[in-house]
Amino acid sequence: MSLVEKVRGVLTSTDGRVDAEELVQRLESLSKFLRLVDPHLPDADLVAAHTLVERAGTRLELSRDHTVVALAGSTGSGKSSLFNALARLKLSPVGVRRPTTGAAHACVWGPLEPANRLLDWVGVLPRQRFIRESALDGDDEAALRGLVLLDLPDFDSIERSHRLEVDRLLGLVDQVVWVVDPQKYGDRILHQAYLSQFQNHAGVTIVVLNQADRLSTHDTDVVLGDLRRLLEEDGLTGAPVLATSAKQPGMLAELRETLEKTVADRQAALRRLAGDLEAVSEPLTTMIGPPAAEDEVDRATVRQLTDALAASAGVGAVADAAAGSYRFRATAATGWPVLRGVRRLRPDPLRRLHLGEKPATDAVSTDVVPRTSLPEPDAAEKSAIGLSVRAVASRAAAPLPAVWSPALTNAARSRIGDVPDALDRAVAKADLGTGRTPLWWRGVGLLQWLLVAAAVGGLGWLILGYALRVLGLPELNNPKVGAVPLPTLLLLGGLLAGVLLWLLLKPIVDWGSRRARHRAEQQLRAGVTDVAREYVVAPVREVLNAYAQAREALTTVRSE
Ligand SMILES: Nc1nc2c(ncn2[C@@H]2O[C@H](COP(=O)(O)OP(=O)(O)OP(=O)(O)O)[C@@H](O)[C@H]2O)c(=O)[nH]1
Ligand SMILES: [Mg+2]
Repeated sequence: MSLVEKVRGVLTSTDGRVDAEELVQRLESLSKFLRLVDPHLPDADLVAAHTLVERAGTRLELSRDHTVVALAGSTGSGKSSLFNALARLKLSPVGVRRPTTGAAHACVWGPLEPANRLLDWVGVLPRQRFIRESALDGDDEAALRGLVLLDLPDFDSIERSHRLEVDRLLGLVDQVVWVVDPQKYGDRILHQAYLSQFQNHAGVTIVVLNQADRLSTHDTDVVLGDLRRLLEEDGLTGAPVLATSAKQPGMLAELRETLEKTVADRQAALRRLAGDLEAVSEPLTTMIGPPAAEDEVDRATVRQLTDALAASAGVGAVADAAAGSYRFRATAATGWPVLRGVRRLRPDPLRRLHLGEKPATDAVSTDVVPRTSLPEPDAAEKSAIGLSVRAVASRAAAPLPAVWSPALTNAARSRIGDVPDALDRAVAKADLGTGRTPLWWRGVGLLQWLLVAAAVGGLGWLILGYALRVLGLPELNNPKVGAVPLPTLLLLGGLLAGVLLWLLLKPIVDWGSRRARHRAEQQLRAGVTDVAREYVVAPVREVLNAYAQAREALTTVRSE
């Protein structure tokens, strides 16, 4: 026996009292548990718990000064006779034709009015309600004040309506007195369909062997012993077992005393609900397993999902286009000016995708981000997304009981329809570096123009010299640099230097475009990761969060 079980054993064995406040707290926790798991787990598994929360709420709200005790048993066992004998009045007809009692009768010890709402809820017809005013007998009946005794129809009735009524009432009353007779105390239906179902209610179960006046003392002891053995098999070891007779008032004393104690205790309603709570919450424990770790959807799984989404969003193509765009703009700014115009005839690779038209910071609202012209994902990319979404769900579901798997799969898929648009927006919003113009581009661009100007100047100078010579005018005095005349040097040097400068810068532009690709890819992946987290991981986390809270709530429910 574990320490917890020992402590629990000591706690319940000392007096077995149920603390009302604690019970209410546990019921509230059950209600919270249901609120948390309702959207995620099958309804059928939660019906009993819902019914209990509802019933317990009503019972505790209604009179706590009354204890509703039902006399239940097979036909002819003597329920109505005992009911009348305990009330000392002929209230419920006793008959020879079986079954006799068709609708529940109630007898209230004390004024009827305060018990009426309780009886409305239990469902006893007003004409079947009787009172046992203690004023009639002085103080004889005072000890039973607060008792609401019900005489039920037979549970094994040939009348289906009787059985349904018994089953309904057995679910509502605070305590049950099972009335058995010497012939049918071992009845299979009684033990299997009823008594063993009350295992959690030994504290609110009394079994009486009625018609004991028909047996000798010895036989009574034998039958009682046999009955106790059967009850042990039913799991009702602690329930009191008494011999009674409705015909001999003296043989009712023990039952009367037991009922007086029950009424005085005012514990039956609480014990009944505590037993129900135990029974109802036990199957719920299979829905809860070990705690879900903080970060149940691990990084590797999110990365796999991001990879699949990035592929479908065309991150590689966009990053290539960003590199191309860098090269395009670098060439346009720093290339040999004569060829720049030709270059411009080709469009910027990013513009072709309708990207990079505005810097990302301009996009204030996601709604106004323009659509890209990226191709739709193909079948392989779509199936890769499906696989990785399923991987997120199954990774999250791994440590949880299987009943949570469908909820996690549904959660992972819940927003999948919005993912393509979200990815498109993420790509459109990503900062692809198109807004940046490095300073050196401007410097080199200016230099290129100066070189062109030098070449043009040199050319003009040469043409002028040639013209003067043709016209026979005095020639210009051309300065020389070494052996080369200055105008020729300006023309050829300007042209050559321009081309050389462009060639020299090419490796730097290449390096810059590689960097631009890397940066764009990082930016795009960051956007795609956000989409993965928001549209797939977040709904899964919500379920995991509900699981964690439900787990906590159930611990309170189960803490006796
Ligand atoms: N000797 C003897 N006869 C009893 C006792 N209790 C009931 N009887 C008789 O048993 C028969 C059935 O009694 P009821 O009180 O109508 O039994 P019941 O359990 O209410 O039966 P249903 O209403 O049909 O479910 C009647 O003839 C009673 O007189 C008892 O303690 N001793
Ligand atoms: Mg009857």
